[in-house]
Amino acid sequence: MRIIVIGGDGFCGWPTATHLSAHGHEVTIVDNLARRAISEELDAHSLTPIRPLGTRVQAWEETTGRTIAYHYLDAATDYDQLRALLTRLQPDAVVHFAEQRAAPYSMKSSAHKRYTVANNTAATHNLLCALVEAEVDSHLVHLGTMGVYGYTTTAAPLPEGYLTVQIPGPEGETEEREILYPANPGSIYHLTKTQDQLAFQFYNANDGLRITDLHQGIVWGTQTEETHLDGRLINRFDYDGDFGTVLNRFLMQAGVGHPLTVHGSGGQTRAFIHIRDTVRCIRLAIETPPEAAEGVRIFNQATETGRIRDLAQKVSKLTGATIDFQANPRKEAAENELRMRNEGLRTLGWEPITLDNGLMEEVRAIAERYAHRCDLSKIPAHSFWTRPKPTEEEAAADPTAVPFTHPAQAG
Ligand code: NAD
Ligand code: USQ
Repeated sequence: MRIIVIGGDGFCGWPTATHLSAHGHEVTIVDNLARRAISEELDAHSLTPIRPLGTRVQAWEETTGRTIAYHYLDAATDYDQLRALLTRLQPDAVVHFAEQRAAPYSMKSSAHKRYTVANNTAATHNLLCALVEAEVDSHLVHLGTMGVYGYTTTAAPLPEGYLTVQIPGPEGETEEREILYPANPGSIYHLTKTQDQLAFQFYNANDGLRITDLHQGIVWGTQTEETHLDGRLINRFDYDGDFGTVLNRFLMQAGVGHPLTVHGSGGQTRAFIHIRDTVRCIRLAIETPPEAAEGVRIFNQATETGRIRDLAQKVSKLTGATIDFQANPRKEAAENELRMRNEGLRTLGWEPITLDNGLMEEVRAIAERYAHRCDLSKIPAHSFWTRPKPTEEEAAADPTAVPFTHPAQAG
């Protein structure tokens, strides 16, 4: 199949592009390198030495004999180029990763909130609009999040996107309807993913677009079969307080001898998936597209759930690391239960990798190998969901506490 991967230079995007290429698909990456620019803004870089995108695609060709094309393009602002690319390539599928994906970064300041909303909602809407205008019959596969459901305890396992409800009528009768599961975002980033969902419903109903929305849990791990093939193909590994996700942070912290940073009591329960399963699930979704008449197809792309303090204990047992319970910078329930359904992707043939299959050790070994690249000052979380106005001394000590104009919105 001919596939465009938008956001193909990122943590999930690069392994997906190489995985699809390895499986015989013709892949074109689109990216505006915003993630690399944010690394510069925060002065917080990937623990692993990722190469420039040009070097990556060249190394992929030298290693495998397969080519991956690349276009520098901002999906949120370069609408005409995006539409022209779709018209020219007529892709069978488009994978959409191109969003600002860190919840803490999205809560850092007003400028970061506005950038996240502007970038994510515009990128998604531009893509939908361009698919219609270009009259391309592509299957759109979007990376959504389990966070659209919220993290409050529910009696029933979270369904895959939809809920059947009974609406009481005036005469005591009931009307049955299938609705999107009520959205309950926990950050501005998660809010943009709930907005994406409505855009997908509209474009599927109005224009017959074929769409799969993958509600993904927290991705852990770093390397895949493909990124492992050559040092120049190595995937990124974020560990800083904004972009580092919890399990990779814990494994990396253990690798560099830092206490594990558990927020609050560590009572939050979340859903997890290994990066190797991310790429497999996306390929399965692409290779078995839905019909437009099915409505938007939603799968929960997550393997298992785990409570944060239990994960910390697991990592501590594996590595001997100590655990540091810290004041929670986020606004989230102290404890929640989480159960979910994930039959959709399993029905397509997915056999998930679990936390217990030995891959945690591989991640820790990578963290240890690149420990010399770690800047310990980037580990603490500096983005707060609610915070009092900073005093002058605090503002002087922490530049992120003062009003800030996001580079993408300057001028
Ligand atoms: P990432 O930041 O590493 O990658 C996103 C890529 O998109 C980057 O290369 C960035 O430069 C690019 N991009 C952003 N805005 C763009 C724009 N306007 N135009 C073109 N390119 C743009 O993030 P990731 O971890 O790879 O996540 C990818 C997607 O998967 C996101 O949408 C995220 O919400 C979703 N997701 C990620 C996780 C996770 O744990 N990493 C979990 C669930 C869902
Ligand atoms: N946490 C800690 N210590 C840390 C970091 C995080 O205790 O050092 C806690 C957080 O308070 C939170 C949980 O761990 O309760 C998860 O935090 P996270 O940063 O690993 O994940 P999150 O902010 O939810 O976001 C990540 C991705 C996002 C994706 C989401 C999937 O960055 O793109 O959408 O996971 S989900 O969590 O299912 O919504």
